[in-house]
Parts: sequence; C-alpha cells; structure tokens
Amino acid sequence: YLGWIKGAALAGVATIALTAGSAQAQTVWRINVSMPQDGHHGIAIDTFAEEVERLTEGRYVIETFYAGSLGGERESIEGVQLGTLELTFTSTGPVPNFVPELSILDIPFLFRDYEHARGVLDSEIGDELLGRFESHGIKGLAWADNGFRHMTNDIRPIESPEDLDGLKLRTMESPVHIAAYREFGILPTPMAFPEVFAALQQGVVDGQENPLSVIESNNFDEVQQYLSMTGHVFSPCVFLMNLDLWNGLSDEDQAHFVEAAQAGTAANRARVDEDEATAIETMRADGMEILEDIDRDAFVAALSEVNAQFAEEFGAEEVQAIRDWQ
Ligand code: EAX
Repeated sequence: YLGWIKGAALAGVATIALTAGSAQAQTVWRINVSMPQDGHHGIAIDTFAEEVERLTEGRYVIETFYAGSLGGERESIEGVQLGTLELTFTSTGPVPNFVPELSILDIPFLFRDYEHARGVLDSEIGDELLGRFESHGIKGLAWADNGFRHMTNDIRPIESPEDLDGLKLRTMESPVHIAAYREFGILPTPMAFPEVFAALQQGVVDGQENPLSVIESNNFDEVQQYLSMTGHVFSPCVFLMNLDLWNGLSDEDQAHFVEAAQAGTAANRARVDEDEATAIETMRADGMEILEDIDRDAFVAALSEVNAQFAEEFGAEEVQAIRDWQ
C-alpha cells in the first residue's frame, strides 16, 4: 500500500480515488501519443488501457491522450524518464537522445520488410534491446510498429536519390535520421510531430517522411502532392513507462502491464497491415501522385557510406545479426 503511494507521489501527478462502495484504491496513470485516436497509435493505447483495467480488475486506470495534446514524442520520453508523465507510446526516432544504445534501430535499410522487423523485435534480440531503456530510468514494455517510412513533398516526384537534392524536409528529432538524410542531399529540418501539418501547409518545409499509416491518418495528402515509396527506414514504436512506477508494481501487476502492452501491439500491427493494404488507393483517389516504382537500389547505394559508419559506431556485429535474422 505504502509502496504505490510512494510511486504515485514520485510521479507527482497520479490521482488516487476510492471506488464507490469499496475500500479498494484506484491508481490513475496517463499514456499519450502524437497521432490521432483513429490510427495505429491510438488503437495501441486504447487496447492497452482496456487490458490494464481488465487484468488488474480496475485497480489501475489508464487515461489516454492523443494528437500531441500532452506534447511531442521527444518531450514525452523525457517526461517518462523524469516521472512527470507515467507512460507514453512513441516511435523510436527521438529515443537515441535518451538511450544512445538504441540508435541501431533507426538505421536506414536495416529491415527488409514487416516480417523481418517484427521477427527481430519479437526475438531475443528485441528483448535485449528493450532492456536497454532500464539504465536510463525507463521501462520498455513492448515493441510495436510505426512502419516503413516514405518521402512526401510538394515540389517534384522523387524517382531517384538525385531528385532529393536540396529539398527541405522535416525530419524527426533523430540524430540517426538527420545524419542519413543529409547523405541524400536533403536539408533536414528536425521538428516535433504536432507542428508538421502546419509547416507543410505553410511551406516552411517542402516535405516530410513517414509511414503510410501516419501520412493518411494525418491527412498529409491534403498538403503534399507527391509520395515516393522509398521505404528508407523501418520505424519501430515502443510502450514506455517510468521505471520507478514499474518497480513499485507487484510481480503480478508487472506481468499484467506487459500483457496489456503486447495486446496493444497486436492491435497496432493489425491496423498497420490494414493501412498498408488500403492507404495508397485511398490517397491516390484523393489526388495524391504516388510513385511505387522507384530505383530502390540507388537509394540504398546513396546511403552505403553513412550506413557503414553507423555499423561501426553502433556495433557492426549487432547490425549484422539483425540483417541476417531469418
Ligand atoms: O510516431 O514524428 C514522426 O514523424 C513519427 O513518425 C510520428 O510522430 C509517429
């Protein structure tokens, strides 16, 4: 009893209430995403919240926040680390700012396809990587998907890497993405996600890059004429929790939180699969010009030097083990 009061006080924000008619305490924690509720991040946290409440029989209630209403992803990870936010669901783009040992996951052209990415994240390699949050005050509950990232812009169709030269693209606040995209000749403009739509609309940047699920659910096709299916980076997502709060949970509740996060991942991946199957057709019908047939090898070749540097810097053996995963 005292244990979780201490945990709650640490977080500084949890509300404690007594459920009507019983002396059972209820702990209310928050989780947030920068995506709208109707999408692959929203469904992840909605499912997680439902499952936590069900598995803990209402002792834990998770309040869900969408569309960056509690801040962008970098800010949210920082909040979880400091304990000013209990939980977040985020892509890994900003993660290297807090856990440099996870830079490896955002290397371009590391994963071949969804099967490869999910397979690695669900394997022992993925478990080990998830454990790396802990020495930084964060508990990683489960990996999930953001998706394979593709380029959009409002200037010209991108068929080869040369077409990217000089384009001003919004990037995530990711040191790995920024270094890589420079090699494409892009002028990277890092920006938190909640600012992106307005920046595209006002022409502050020429374009951006994101998975189909993100492009579609945020209506980027309304402000971007061209989409090229570059698939240049697989972007993982992850459920994160403040480590002190995690440590304050009983073993049983820890297992419930992990199980709930895994259920969130299953819902998230199902939604990604659905979006991947339908988004191109929908956005084309809305007038977006979508290039599927691009010179992918040329894009890979353009990053070969910086990718070799990443491997050296982040661990060549580990990069190879991920690439070789079958
Ligand atoms: O997590 O910031 C981004 O471009 C991310 O891909 C997006 O917020 C989904």
